[in-house]
Amino acid sequence: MNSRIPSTCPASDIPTETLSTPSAVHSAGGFSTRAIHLGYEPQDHHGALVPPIYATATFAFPDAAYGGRCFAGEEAGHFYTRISNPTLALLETRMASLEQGAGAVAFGSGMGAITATLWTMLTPGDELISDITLYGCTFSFFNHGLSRFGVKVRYIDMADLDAVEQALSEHTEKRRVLYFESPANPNMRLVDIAAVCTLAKQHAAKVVVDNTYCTPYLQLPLTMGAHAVVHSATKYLGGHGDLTAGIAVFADAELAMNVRLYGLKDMTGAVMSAQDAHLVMRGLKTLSLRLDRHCDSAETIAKVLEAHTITDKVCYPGLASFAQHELATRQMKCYGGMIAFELKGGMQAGIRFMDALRLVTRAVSLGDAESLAQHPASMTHSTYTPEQRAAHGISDGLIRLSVGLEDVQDILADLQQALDQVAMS
Ligand code: 4LM
Repeated sequence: MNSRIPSTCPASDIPTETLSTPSAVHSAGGFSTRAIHLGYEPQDHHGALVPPIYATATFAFPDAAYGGRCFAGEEAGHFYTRISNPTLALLETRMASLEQGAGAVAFGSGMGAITATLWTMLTPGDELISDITLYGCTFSFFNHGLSRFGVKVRYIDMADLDAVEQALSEHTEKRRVLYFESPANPNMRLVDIAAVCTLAKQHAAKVVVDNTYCTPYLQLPLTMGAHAVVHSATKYLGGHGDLTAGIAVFADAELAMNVRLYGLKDMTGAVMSAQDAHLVMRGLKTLSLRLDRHCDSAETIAKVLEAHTITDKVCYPGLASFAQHELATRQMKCYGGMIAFELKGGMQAGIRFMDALRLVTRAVSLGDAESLAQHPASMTHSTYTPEQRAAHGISDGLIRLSVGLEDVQDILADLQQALDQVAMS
């Protein structure tokens, strides 16, 4: 057996009995083993430990007939990077395996993954039933993109299963796609993925889940019945704040192919670069280690935030006080690295807190080594009207914290001094 494969593999999703052959070694094993090895054999690449970056826009045809077959869809090889590229293909193979899907497509950003997937799954006259709380640009795409092209968009609270059932029992003549984030950005509300997928199946609707906050290490929506998972790989998957990227993974290989050929090639062209695919694959190698640390630190910090007199409410799925704590324990492996909390004193307190931070960086985005804090009402969710924010629980005093990989006592010391400054003002 290859010495790099531990003799006791962690609980694996792909059987490890056949690890005796090199090709099997590179297609099996537990989560981290696949994130590091899957689909790559160094001896096929001059022994290079790290997969090469294919920095090329186009690929030479051995003869004209081969080129013709590529364009007719009769040849499986790569011929133009907007459609496929070996570096992107390796990342897609690894992500499909980690999410337990049948196929994946890489994109230039999370918004590229979301738009291409939905442009492919929906046509004019169809209905998108979305959860009410979404990342601001996704909300904006639904309102200004899909709606303008004849897709009816309806918002419901998907934490309320009766509301889901009710929405699905209307407009049954239309094709329906359900869309949600869990946890939702920014207020951490959860959706019961398995229950919503069961209802969707009963009503022949499809389900798309944005799994950016969790990654497949913490949550596997396709195993709960979802049809597609979308990611901003800019966040935890990349993990180092040095790229923008997106990935969609599909339960069905045919849908994956349609999204590649229709959504990516024809509709959006939102292609990921081979260099960024290489960086995302580097991020995947440490994903489980990083997330374990993010989760541990976030749990410690959430408890301290909750105990401080200046916080009104702390939303973290790992807190016993979190309204959906039981659901979080059921559907997530750990509780994640994101916290949302409200300060007494509204907008003024929120801005004062942000300005008092010294170590924690004032910035949007999430999932990086650096702890990041942002103010959704004036930043990521400013595309919502004040009324919409109020309805979705995004108060003016809400702070969103992406807990980084620094020493937890240093993050805590900075948060503590900033909270104390707000309390004293
Ligand atoms: C942010 N978020 O929240 P790209 N899905 C979710 C997201 O949080 C984001 C995207 C998709 C933030 C960016 C400024 C749940 C983005 C979009 O930025 O297109 O890779 O992902 O701070």
